[in-house]
Amino acid sequence: MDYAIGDVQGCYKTLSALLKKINFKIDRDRLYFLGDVVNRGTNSLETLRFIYSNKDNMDLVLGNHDFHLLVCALTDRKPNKKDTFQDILKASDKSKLIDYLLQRPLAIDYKDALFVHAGVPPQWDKSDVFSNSAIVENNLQSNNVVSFLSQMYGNKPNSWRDNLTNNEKSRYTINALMRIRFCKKNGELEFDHKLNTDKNPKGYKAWFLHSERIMSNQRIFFGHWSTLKDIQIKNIYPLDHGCVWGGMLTAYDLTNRELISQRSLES
Ligand SMILES: [Mn+2]
Repeated sequence: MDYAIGDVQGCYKTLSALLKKINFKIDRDRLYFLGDVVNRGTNSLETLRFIYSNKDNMDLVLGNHDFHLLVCALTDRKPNKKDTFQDILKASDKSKLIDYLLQRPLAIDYKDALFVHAGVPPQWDKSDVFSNSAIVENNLQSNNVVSFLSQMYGNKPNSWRDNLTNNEKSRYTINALMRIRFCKKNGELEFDHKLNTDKNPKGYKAWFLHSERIMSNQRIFFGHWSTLKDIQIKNIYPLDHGCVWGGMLTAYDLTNRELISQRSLES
């Protein structure tokens, strides 16, 4: 069976309990993590080692916390006070784990569905998602990765144009796929709010609420926005149920089309 799993954020204990609950079998099942597998929780290293050591049967899309780990591991940027992935930065197998993350995609095409960490801007179709992700992935896998990562923080450009530079395209794509919550219908991103969908900042809507959204006929599974509660929107599957904040860690059984949640066991 195949499962999509929401933001683990180093909550390895809860992940283990969830996998027990779904009777996970490594030789039978496949897991797709929706990004933010590390940070804020207490066991980032164990979580990442677990995914790495089962990498033939698991995959992940990069989330903003995974990306932040890459930046802290490879550039001179220091972790923030709230970051909890120092265990990875000090680990003997750090370079193996970081190399593994550098090879991960920003989006995964799964049958009729798309897996991405935060969402898809309304003006993009599936081929835009993959062609623009490829720009970022090529940079992450290039010899130039250190310089690339050191230039990727920032909120500009906040909208897409075909004549952006490679670095500008990368920055927009990273922000759009790993951080999007509210935007305009042309994909102009807004970064200041983490509110619920009914409290949108003026002029913006949650990315999935734009009526002319190009991908509205395709199922999108994503994490990142833990305060989305009980939204019922066709083809929209928010799976970050706030495990690291004492909520739930959730798996979606892609075969039987059902949600299975485990209450957070983190203290
Ligand atoms: Mn996130």
